Amino acid sequence: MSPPPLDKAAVARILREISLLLQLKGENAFKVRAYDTGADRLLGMTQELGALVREGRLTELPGIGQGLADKIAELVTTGKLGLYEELKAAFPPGLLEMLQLPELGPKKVMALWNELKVGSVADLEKACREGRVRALKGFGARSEAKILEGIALHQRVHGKRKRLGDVLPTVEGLLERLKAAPGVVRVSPAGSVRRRAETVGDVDLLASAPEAGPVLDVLATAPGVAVVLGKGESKCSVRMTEGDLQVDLRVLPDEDFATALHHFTGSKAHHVRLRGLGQDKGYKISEWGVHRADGTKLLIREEADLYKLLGMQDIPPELREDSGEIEAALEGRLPEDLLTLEDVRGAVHSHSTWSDGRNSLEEMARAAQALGFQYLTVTEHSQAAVYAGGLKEEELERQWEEIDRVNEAVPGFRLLKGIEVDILETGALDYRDSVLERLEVVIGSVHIRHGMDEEQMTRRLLSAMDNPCLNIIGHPTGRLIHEREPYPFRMEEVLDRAAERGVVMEVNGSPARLDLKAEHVRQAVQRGVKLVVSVDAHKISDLHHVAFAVATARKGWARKGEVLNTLPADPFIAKLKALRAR
Ligand code: DGT
Ligand code: CA
Ligand code: CA
Ligand code: ZN
Repeated sequence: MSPPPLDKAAVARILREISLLLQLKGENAFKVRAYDTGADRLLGMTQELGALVREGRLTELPGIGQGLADKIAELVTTGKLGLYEELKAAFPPGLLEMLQLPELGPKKVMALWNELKVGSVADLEKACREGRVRALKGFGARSEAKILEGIALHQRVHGKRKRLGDVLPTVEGLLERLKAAPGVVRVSPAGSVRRRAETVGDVDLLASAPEAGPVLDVLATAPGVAVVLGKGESKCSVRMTEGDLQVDLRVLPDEDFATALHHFTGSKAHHVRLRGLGQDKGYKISEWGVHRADGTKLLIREEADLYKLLGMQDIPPELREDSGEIEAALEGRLPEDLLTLEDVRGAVHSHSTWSDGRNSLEEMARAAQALGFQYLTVTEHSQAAVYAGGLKEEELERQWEEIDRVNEAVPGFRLLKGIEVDILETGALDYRDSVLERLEVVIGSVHIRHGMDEEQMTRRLLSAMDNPCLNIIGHPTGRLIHEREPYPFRMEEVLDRAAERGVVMEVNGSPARLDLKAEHVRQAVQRGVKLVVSVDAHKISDLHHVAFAVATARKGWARKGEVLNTLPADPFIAKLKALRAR
């Protein structure tokens, strides 16, 4: 089996890497620039790359000569390129990362490598701290200090934990490629990605195959890989260009897959406790499998077999944080009907060109239907949200006419009339009740004046909940991961009130939000508060956010019955109203 064909972006990435490697080699600027130009041309072209290669027409692209065309053709047809392999073998991969530092060009990087055998950013940091760099020609004590500053900056920018929603699409792309790799039996994410933690340090992947080498090669040469950080017999680590994400892949024989997957899924705390339970029963559980006291190995085909062996319910990865799931599984109290993506019938929370969205209502409706949703709640911003093109009351009424039109034009699908109404500073809602009463879905959100203190903000939210027109509190804490802290308020008091008054809490799936977050979902569920999992879509591609909301809800132990948009449209609307009529 051959690796999947390389696409434009993958070929362009390789050309850029070749350009950097040629610079390290000291090639002339003209030759180096040809590869960069080639990468630009590929990324800018509209034609299908495969077709151009087959027809031998690559040289028709401006800036691509015969020599480069041949190399691109070799890459596209064989997935490999002799020159690239040679260059990569000639330099340690860490040199490319060193090139990203502000202080260092190819000459300096090569001097560090040739004179000091500094081959990575980590080596370089150590050498600077030990004062070994200043002795080199062209460097000094000052440049040592500058390099250290550059490394600190590099680590601040690149060392941050990544947001789950930003990472999952990359992970899914890699898993697709790995599934098609030679001999692969099973593949899975592991680590924090599989547990759907809200941020991810690095991505862990696992595959089973009789032979690891060819599978590791598929990762090492996958499109989007910037640097191969290391490659051994059963393991390969790479850094992706996009988001500077590190990915670790392990490949092992299929009989070890389940126990390795369990080990590398973690969390560490969960795994350590299970090892203890195993010990009590006379089993040694490790990365290498489950062994009896006499050293013989048990065959564990699936993770579920491991939990069964320990006399407990199977625990979904999202719950493996040692936060009560082990006790619950031992006592059989773990929910069997955790929310799944397939349960969700309606997409909640969307914006169109009527406010700050990018697509028309009809485009949103058709895209949502294509993804399998039965309905989409149209919830533009209200008038106070001037910055987001919030609607005046009259505009809202005009929008209903368009919604009716789209609903006729798209059979079998329904746009629901709603609003994301601003919760004003006083806790009042931004429209008159006479308008809100005519809507099918009212989400209330805090968008302005985040700076109130805990007391004021708690009162603001509680008083908004006094309005019976309000169905759902949108992104209840207002946090933006890595960007903005949640506004302060007394969560438990608000959740108690929501339970009492039938106000629903949103689990917003926008990658920067995940709000409520998993811990808060769990608090809400414990109080009997109902939820919606939302997309907060400002364009059609955002409709995929539902997966991140579902992940967060599962991580908060939410069951299908607690999430209202698992209902069809009419029961959904009826339930929202009934909750508030109590
Ligand atoms: P991250 O990468 O910081 O988002 O979090 P994780 O959970 O993915 O952690 P990572 O990548 O360091 O390790 C992946 C999994 O491997 C971890 O969830 C559990 C397992 N693991 C790593 N180190 C240890 C260890 O020292 N003991 C045990 N039992 N498991 C470990
Ligand atoms: Ca990890
Ligand atoms: Ca890892
Ligand atoms: Zn919104």
